[in-house]
Amino acid sequence: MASVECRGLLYFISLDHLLCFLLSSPDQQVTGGFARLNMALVTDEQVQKFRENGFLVLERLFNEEECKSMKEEIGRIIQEMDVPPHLRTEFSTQQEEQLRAQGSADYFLTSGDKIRFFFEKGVFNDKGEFLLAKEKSVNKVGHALHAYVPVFKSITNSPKIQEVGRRLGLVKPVIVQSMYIFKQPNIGGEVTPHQDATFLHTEPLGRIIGFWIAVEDATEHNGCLWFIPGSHKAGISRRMLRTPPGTIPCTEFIGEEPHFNEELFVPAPVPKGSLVLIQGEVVHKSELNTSSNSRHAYSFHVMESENTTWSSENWLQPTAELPFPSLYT
Ligand SMILES: O=C(O)CCC(=O)C(=O)O
Repeated sequence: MASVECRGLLYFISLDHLLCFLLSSPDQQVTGGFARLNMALVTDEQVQKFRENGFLVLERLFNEEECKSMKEEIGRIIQEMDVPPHLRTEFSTQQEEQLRAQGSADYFLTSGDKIRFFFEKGVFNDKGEFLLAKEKSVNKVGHALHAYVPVFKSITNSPKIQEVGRRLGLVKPVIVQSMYIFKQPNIGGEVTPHQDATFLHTEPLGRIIGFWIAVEDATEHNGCLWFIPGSHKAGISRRMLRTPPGTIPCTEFIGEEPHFNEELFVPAPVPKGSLVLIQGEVVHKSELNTSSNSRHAYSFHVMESENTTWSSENWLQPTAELPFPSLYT
């Protein structure tokens, strides 16, 4: 039996009920008998479900205030952004086009330790001017928000996320990348079915987990995530490799993406503040946002670095400025 104080009233409840109470309200503090009780944010059953399905939804792990702070911070970053020159400049000759392609490749390949901007298709005119408001044109910002922007750093390394990492059994987790995804109203592009380990390859497999946080409600109308449950158990079908320096395109795929049966996908709509865990080999996607509501998300990928080799052929590489930082602080 334990006592829980709620709106000034003292309740006596069984420990099972106490656990349910805490899980449904992770930010709550429990008083009366216990000064502060740190109960698990993720139950054994949920960990088991994650292992079986390859994904897990933890609803409302972050509160309204935390979502607002991420949204406001990204708004400030967008207002101050430098639009990359390979988009701004007008190119006419083949040689200039080659330079543009190279500029674009370098911009992407060296974005792992920077804050860089990637845009939806068709948002610039041929003079490199925005056709829409700039804040409505960005597809995503990546890939080092977790390292350089205090708001995102504190969410990434928050006690809640560290606790989730421990509950998943991560021993030496490091953060390899982060991004803020906008899924803009009406134009937010589809993310085709893929496995994250195609892009973030490790030896052995099974060492990557995506932490995807809904900054706004994600619904079937504005492009929530979809998964094929259990699809992480069959290895990966493709790998994306870096091509030799100076080559265009800067990456290539080996292997074939199979045709995934659309009927196998299940939607994962979540209210804002929810965390969706994505195992590195699970097949997932999100659809074009045809609604008038955006679907902002902040996501980062974690690698269990204990007894793991990060592929030197991955597009993303740790740098002297930013070696992959630890999730645990
Ligand atoms: O946010 C999305 O629409 C897709 C995200 C995704 O595929 C990922 O984080 O691996």
